Amino acid sequence: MRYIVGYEAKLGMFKDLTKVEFTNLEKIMYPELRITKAQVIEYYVRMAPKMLELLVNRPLVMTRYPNGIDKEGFYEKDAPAGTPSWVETFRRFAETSQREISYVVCNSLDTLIWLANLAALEIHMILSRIDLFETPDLVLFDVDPKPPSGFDEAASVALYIAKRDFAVTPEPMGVEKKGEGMIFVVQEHHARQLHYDFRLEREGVLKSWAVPKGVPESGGEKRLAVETEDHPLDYASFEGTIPQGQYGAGTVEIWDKGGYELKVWERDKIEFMLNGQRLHGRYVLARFKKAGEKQWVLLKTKDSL
Ligand SMILES: [Mn+2]
Repeated sequence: MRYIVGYEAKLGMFKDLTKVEFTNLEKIMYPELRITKAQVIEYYVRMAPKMLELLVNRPLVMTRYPNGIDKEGFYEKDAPAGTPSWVETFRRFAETSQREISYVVCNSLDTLIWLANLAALEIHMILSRIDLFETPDLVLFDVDPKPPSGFDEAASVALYIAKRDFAVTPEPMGVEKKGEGMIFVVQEHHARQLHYDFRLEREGVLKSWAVPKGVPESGGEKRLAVETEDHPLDYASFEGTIPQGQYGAGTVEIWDKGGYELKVWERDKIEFMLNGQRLHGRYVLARFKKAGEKQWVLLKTKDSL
């Protein structure tokens, strides 16, 4: 059996790949992007390695949107009528509902495809496994962006959290917070490789770059800067030691901090004036595409002191 489905996936193509009986494949699920159910299925198939890793052996609750994401959806805790016999289920008395529930457990690609066909556009897994139900083994951080932040920002925050064990590291976890102004910070970070983390406040987070050779101090100097994940605003006052075994283990000291005045913020180019203890003047961060996706050049302009 082959599960790789082309983007141009058409009705018939799926049929040989799975035992799921498809319905309404041409139905629009995401009207804004005109994404059909066939495309949702195709996406679940592509994401299956990641999704199954999280779903396997866990009871789940689905939110189904049979008429698309913009129409009313409904929670479904119980395996619906007509659930095929090959779909695994897990029966348990649920305190909150005061009744026995027969949960779906997604332990195969076929089950994942079946969920997609049910328009289960949200799949919420329980944080315990069926074999160790009384001992949850996952913690969930709900990274819920509010406008103007969106999916990209949420993904960046999730990456920041995923890389750290907050029971061990003294670094701030970050809570929902409004910025008081436009600050920048440079942190000298004695990790495996000494580098300087340059951070600019922007829309409630610190946009961050690792600058191996430090932020230039004289006009005309340029340095390579590698974009890293957004950090919470609290991080701007962080100094301390990140323990061994943690992401970025080593000491962090504030090398400079102050305000900045924004001139330009575009996808590939950011221009600003720094006003710190050590750093002053006009700077440009420009994407350095030839070197790779996350590579930038940080330049102090010639006309600045
Ligand atoms: Mn760093």
